[in-house]
Amino acid sequence: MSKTIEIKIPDIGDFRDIPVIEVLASVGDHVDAEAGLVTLESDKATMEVPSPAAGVIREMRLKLEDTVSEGDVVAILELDGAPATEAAQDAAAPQAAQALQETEPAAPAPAEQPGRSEPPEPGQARAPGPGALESGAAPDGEVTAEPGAEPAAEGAGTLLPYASPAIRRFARELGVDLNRVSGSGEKGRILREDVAGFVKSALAAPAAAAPSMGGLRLDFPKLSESDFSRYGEIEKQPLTRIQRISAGHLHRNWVGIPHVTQHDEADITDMEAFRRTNAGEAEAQGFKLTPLVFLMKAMVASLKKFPRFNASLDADGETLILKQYFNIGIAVDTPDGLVVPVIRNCERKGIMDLARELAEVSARAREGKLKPQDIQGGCISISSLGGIGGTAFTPIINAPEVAILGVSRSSMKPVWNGSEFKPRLLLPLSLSYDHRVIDGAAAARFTRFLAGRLEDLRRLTL
Ligand code: CAO
Repeated sequence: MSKTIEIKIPDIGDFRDIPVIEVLASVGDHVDAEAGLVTLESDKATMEVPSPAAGVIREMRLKLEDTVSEGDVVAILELDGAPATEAAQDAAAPQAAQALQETEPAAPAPAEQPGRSEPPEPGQARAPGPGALESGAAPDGEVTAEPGAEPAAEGAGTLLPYASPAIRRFARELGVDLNRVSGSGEKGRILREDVAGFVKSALAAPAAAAPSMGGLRLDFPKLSESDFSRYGEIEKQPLTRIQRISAGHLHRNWVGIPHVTQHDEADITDMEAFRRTNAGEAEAQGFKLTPLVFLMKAMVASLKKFPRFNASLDADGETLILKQYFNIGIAVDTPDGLVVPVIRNCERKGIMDLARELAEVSARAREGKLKPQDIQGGCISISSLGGIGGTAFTPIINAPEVAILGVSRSSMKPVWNGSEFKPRLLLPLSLSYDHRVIDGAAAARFTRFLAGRLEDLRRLTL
């Protein structure tokens, strides 16, 4: 007895009537779980809707230029295990699913705006696996495909070449850096032909220049391949998808942004006493009150005082875009790798609200249940290793943000008060900043100001 399901457009945030720009599977195709079925594109984002399970496409309900909203049926899928047709057996499985790749600020020329960073693959939000399907759908039931979200380290948008997930995948397979390809499609979108043309011209000019970033040549010598098993037993462990994607982003940001890290310490003796007094109230409501939420409030006050830290460089590198909102990305360590969900409008939320939201969003991050919108729109990030330890580190800026605050573990230290040493609880702060946008003096003032808010919480009300 064959078992079919309806695959529907998932929750895609506030988007409605989004055009289908690619249909990636046809009737009779056998698709793997997470294989892309269609690509949707709004003026702000491009996303691929994956198949939630492996099977054969029995009906494809969408065609190019259809417009869709959440809940619309994409296709009817006959689940694997059901008798497959000859056509299905012959059909090649589409490539693995990608996810949302936001090209945030689109018109008039999206490729020239700061947007979500490349590579576009999903990080946190996953297509439901077989387990989700079993529990979520009765035979002949309906299943909503979950679009993947972009990975963390790259959070809310770096300069993103404007291309659909399938084109990004195609480019990745060929080793093409989409930043170097000009798009001939609508609004400058990069098409398959553009990538193919780029490869052709690169082959025709083998002595072409090495990859560059902002005029900087990046022709690192390649590591020679080593056979480590010659020296002892080894085990090979593939990187997770999030780790693979983060790796590219982190590398690009590290190499492409002139980082400087400013270190400071905040005396949080009084803040800690206040936190402990209120920790029980939070615990009674099922979440923890940690120093991190105080840091978020102090960050908002500091961004208001120093607007240049709440900014992004435009793609031309000559204009600063100052933001009037206060969304803070929080680096969360998950079993699959680092992700950076964004807590929005922190200026409007109290300490308890922030603590509750942080607990909720970090739990979802660890379960791989973040939605694309959860990782969009950050202004600056905080990476806290305070729960683990350490005295200082150099966090990597989450472009197109221009700074990131690293937080290490607080410890009791003797502090000279002018007449004697007193034991005080000091919190190490490490602010990495983009030196193209922020001067060292401004960074020192910013960090000191932020520390000052933590040292006397009453100043947060000023
Ligand atoms: N100093 C001393 N103690 C601290 C502290 C600090 N700076 N920060 C947190 N703590 C304590 C907390 O109070 C908590 O104590 P209790 O268990 O007694 O309540 C404990 O450490 C654990 O805190 P936590 O890590 O669960 O909570 P958090 O709010 O501090 O952080 C989160 C939440 C999601 C940011 C964190 O769990 C996490 O994933 N951190 C890793 C981020 C990361 O990997 N960054 C590196 C990225 S590379 O740049």
